[in-house]
Amino acid sequence: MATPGENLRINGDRLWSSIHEMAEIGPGVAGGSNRQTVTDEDAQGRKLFQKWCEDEGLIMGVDQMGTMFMRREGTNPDALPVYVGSHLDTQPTGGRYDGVLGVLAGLEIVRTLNDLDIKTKHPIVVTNWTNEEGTRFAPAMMASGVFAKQFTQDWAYAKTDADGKTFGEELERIGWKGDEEVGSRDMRAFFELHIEQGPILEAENIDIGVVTHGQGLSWTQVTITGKDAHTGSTPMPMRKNAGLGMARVLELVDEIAWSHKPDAVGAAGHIEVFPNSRNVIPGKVVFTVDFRSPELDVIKDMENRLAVGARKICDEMGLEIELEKVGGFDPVEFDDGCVTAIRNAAERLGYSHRDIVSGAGHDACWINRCAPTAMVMCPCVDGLSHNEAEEISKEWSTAGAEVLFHAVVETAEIVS
Ligand code: HGY
Ligand code: MN
Ligand code: MN
Repeated sequence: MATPGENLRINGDRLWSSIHEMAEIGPGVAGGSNRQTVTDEDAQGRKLFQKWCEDEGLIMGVDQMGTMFMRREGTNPDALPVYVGSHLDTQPTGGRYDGVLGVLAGLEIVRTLNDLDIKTKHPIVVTNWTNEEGTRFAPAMMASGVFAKQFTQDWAYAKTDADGKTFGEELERIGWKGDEEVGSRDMRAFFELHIEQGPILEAENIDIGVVTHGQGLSWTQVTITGKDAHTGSTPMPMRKNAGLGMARVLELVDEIAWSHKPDAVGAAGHIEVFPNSRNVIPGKVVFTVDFRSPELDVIKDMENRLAVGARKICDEMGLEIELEKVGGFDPVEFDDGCVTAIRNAAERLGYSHRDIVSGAGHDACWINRCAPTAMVMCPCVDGLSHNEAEEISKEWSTAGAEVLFHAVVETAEIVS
């Protein structure tokens, strides 16, 4: 495959300004973003992305999970396309760059190819995967998971948010339920640029993460039931305190994760207390335990120890407990050819780089099951993400996008 010359660069200023124009849609309260999946803000962000893509002559396809595929034709329209993208949906208190960088870097690749009138043999398809975050509607990477046949579409459509609305209804309401069958597209390769969301690259002063693997994820939803009662007049021995039960289970989660240091992690980010009244002992709590590790047997051990230990805690306290697996995927090893294209691109462009394992989950983790896939990472300040203070530099954004650009056009085969 013809390798692009080292002077083939993108327009980092244009990418930076598009990222910040997108950030004006669904702004958070503290300078970040709140553009949750299939909300009106998500719809607005989609419209802007669609306009930018159509201004570049891209043809849009939308599947039945709302994923957007923006196609730049190749000189051989029958050649398998090279896909590049990420997600535009954000956490409720998300940053401006998580997901958005990867989608708009894909658009920047097309803008640069158009500026230079460069043709590629294979078509290039810039992709916005629906509901990567899995916050409003679990699980994370929902649409890419349906695409990779890990979840059925009906199962995804039926998932409900905190207000009881279903994903399917909300996708239809915002007008982004496409008619394309999900998973019907064949890919030559898929590439995703993403901020690291961890501290390694910045701490080691390295520009580019060459992502060789992604750690696995397990989400277990725990429901503990005790008995609502008065916090003042109920004697301690009579209490069935679901909140206390949760506290002891969360201590256990922390202990289990630490027992597999240094790589395993565990916490609960989603916690609901009922009735959540200052003078009522909680009769019910619902929370999601998030375990992760690069090793599958460690994940299985953590899940098993949670199930046994949490049941023991609740038995001793006279509480009821239910555990339901609501998300997860095995550790991922990305495609060697795609990873090498990324590593060579960083080398050619003169960027410092190191191999890295992704701590977060990404759409690429599911698409890796359908096509040769790999990821590029750029540093983020203090490794902070899923926080409105998430920050990257324009230089990091530009470097990541240029490495992505070279890997994509090398795989798409420059014709002229
Ligand atoms: O949960 C994750 O790892 C991703 O950020 N959705
Ligand atoms: Mn993300
Ligand atoms: Mn995220």
